[in-house]
Parts: sequence; structure tokens; C-alpha cells
Amino acid sequence: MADELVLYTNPMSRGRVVRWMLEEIGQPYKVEVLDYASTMKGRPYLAINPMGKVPALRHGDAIVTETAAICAYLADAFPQARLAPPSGDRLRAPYYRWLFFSAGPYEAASSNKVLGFVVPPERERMMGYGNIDKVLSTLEAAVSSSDYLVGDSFTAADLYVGSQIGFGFMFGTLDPRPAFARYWQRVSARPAFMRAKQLDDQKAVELQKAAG
Ligand SMILES: N[C@@H](CCC(=O)N[C@@H](CS)C(=O)NCC(=O)O)C(=O)O
Repeated sequence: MADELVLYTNPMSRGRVVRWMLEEIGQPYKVEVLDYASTMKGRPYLAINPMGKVPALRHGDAIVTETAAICAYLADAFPQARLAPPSGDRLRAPYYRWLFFSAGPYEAASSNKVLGFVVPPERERMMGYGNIDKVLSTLEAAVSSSDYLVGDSFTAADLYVGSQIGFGFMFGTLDPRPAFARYWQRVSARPAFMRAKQLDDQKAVELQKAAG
């Protein structure tokens, strides 16, 4: 179907972020659940995402991968959901800024921290994120300055940045600063988040049962 939305995911993955986005958008969508060891590495899915990773989204004949890109794509494809400032609006500045900051510097810095990698101070200039302390202080200031990252309403930037913070709390990998907790509490109170969480939690239980 020309406009069909299909989410390729696993309930225990970053696909949860896209599920939340789809619930915010409110359009019908299909879900294809992939198994980490088998279908995610099979030829049909590799034709969709050669990285063999989830999530991916198909919209008609368009494919988009990378969680932040999928969120940005959906916000633009369905402007009636008001999850992005209009194209050309000055609010696109903070919108892009925090989406890219979170997908790039924040994700790299936090993954490296989990792996115990510390950037030698003399190499910070060539590392896109500098060091983890700078990244966290920058993010802390951003989520403290007002209720939302972009103007005075919730956007896909909050959904994505909030999800990164939420994952950090879930896995115990994020410094639990009060500003992060307050922000996460605020954005995760959205009904679409609750619906998405319930759907993925339920799917995860079903998969566990099926695996015995
Ligand atoms: N940069 C990608 C990362 C996607 C990713 O790493 N997904 C994990 C699950 S959260 C995955 O599919 N891992 C399977 C594998 O690498 O084998 C994004 O933001 O969407």
C-alpha cells in the first residue's frame, strides 16, 4: 500500500522510541518483530537495513533507519501532529540542535562511558563530544531551562532526548541528576508514551513465553 507505515523492531530495543512516536502521530501502523539472532540478520531484512539493526520504518516505498531520523521524518510527514516546528521556522534551530546532539555526542559519550573508555584530555579536541562531563552539563542545562527543548511545546526532539534519558535511567547508565529525573517524569507522562510502553512490554512477555 502506497502510504502504509511499517515499523521493524524488537520490543527490547530502540524501536520503543519509534513506537512512542507512532503513537503520538496517531496513524495506523503495522509492526514486524525481528529476532536479534535470526530474522534481523536475514537477507530480507538486510535489504531494508544493511546494518542488521532495528528500528527501521517503511512508509509506502520509502525506508528510513536511525531512530532520530525516523522521529524527524515522521514529525515532518505528519505535520498535523505538531511534533516539529514548521520548515523554515527559527525554532528549527533548537529542534535540530538537540536531536543531533542527542543522537551524536550524547550517545557516543554515554556508550563510551559504559565501556569504561575515557578520552585522554589531549585528544578531546578531536572527539566530537569532547568529554562526558561537558556533554552531561550541556544536556542538563538544556532540559532545565524550560519545560520543553523547543519553544513551549513538546516536539520529536523531546521524545528522542527524553527516550535517551529514560534508557539511561532504565539501565542505570546515566548520572541521576534531578534535572534529568524531572524532565523524564514530565515527558514520560504523555498518554502516547504509556500506550507504546504497554504494547512493547506486552510483546516482550509474549516473546519470552514463546521462547520458553
Ligand atoms: N544508530 C542506530 C542504532 C540501532 C541499534 O543499535 N539497535 C540495536 C537495538 S537497540 C540493534 O538492532 N542491535 C542488533 C545488532 O546490532 O545485532 C539507531 O539509533 O537507530
